[in-house]
Amino acid sequence: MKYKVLNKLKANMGLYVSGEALSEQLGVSRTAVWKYINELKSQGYIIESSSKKGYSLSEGPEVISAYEIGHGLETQVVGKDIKYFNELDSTNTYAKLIAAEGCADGTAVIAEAQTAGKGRLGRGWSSAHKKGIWMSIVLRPLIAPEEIQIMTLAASIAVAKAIEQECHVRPGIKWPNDVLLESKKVCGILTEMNCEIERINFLVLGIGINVNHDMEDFPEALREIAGSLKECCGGEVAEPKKEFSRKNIIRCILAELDVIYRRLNTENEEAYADEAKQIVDEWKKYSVTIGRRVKAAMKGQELVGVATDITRDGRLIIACEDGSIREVMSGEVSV
Ligand code: BT5
Repeated sequence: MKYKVLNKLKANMGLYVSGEALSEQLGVSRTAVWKYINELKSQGYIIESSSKKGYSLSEGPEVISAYEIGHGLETQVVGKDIKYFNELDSTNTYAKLIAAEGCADGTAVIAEAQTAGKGRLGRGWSSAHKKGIWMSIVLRPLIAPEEIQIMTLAASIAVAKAIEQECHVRPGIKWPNDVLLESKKVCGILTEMNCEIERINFLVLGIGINVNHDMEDFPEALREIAGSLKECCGGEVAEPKKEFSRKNIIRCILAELDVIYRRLNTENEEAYADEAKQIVDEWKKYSVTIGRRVKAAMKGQELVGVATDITRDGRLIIACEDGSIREVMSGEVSV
């Protein structure tokens, strides 16, 4: 009902709608309308109240909520259920908890801030309040545990496409999980899974995107390597820089991922192989790693050579300087 009130106000943006009209049209008391208006205000909507004229919604900072993201989103699996929080320690940690309790395939967990955002291998992820997208998606794919990397590639493609669509710039993807603009890391992906030997019980795709950060929103130690869409899309002269709609980017990622996930989630092996190949091919179009000289740290060993390709399941193939050809499943690559 609260959102029915919101929709009436949205349909009359900038104009007053009387409490009486709202109460009559929605079949609730005027006190209930007043209560919903207060709840909407506390969510961040800018609503003027006048005892004579009623209520008027005006343009204000973007409000994100499960409703705003999910309303009209035409996905079949991904983002059908959205859990939204002002703050969490880590959306991945929360997503793993609810996944273990049996939440629906495709459930998305979104927080405005993370107090203990996680990178890979115990590293941290800086997650400033309302500046970025801190989101985890629970999936229950039919693929074998050793094919998991394809889901990280799929997620990075979904992010890259969303950035292209919303910001009109073409990002690069650094193997395996960094989305870059102007050589700055604007997005990182942390894939965690819970599996048995032969099947995945669930996986959690954690996506962190720096959207509307100014440089001072990053801890000093990150300012050389991290960038935000706002900082990296503005060009040299654009001042003040443009802020992007986090809501639209989230919706775009959910829609892209929904399509890729449903294509991949087939028990037909031939169809799977075909889809996986298409994902790898698409990933390569964004890659800033293939064809470049790389150093890869793997289990304490350093491999130096040229990244020549990735395998069907997302391993990086390196033609090493010592003449060997190596496949790297995970690790750090510096270009
Ligand atoms: C990643 O790890 O890039 C994966 C990051 C995943 C974050 C998302 S946010 C939603 C979900 N919930 C979580 O708790 N996590 C996921 P890695 O490749 O290990 O990179 C981590 C390194 O990136 C850190 O050690 C820093 O050097 C750097 N870093 C930290 N915060 C950053 C930021 N906001 N932007 C760019 N780089 C950052």
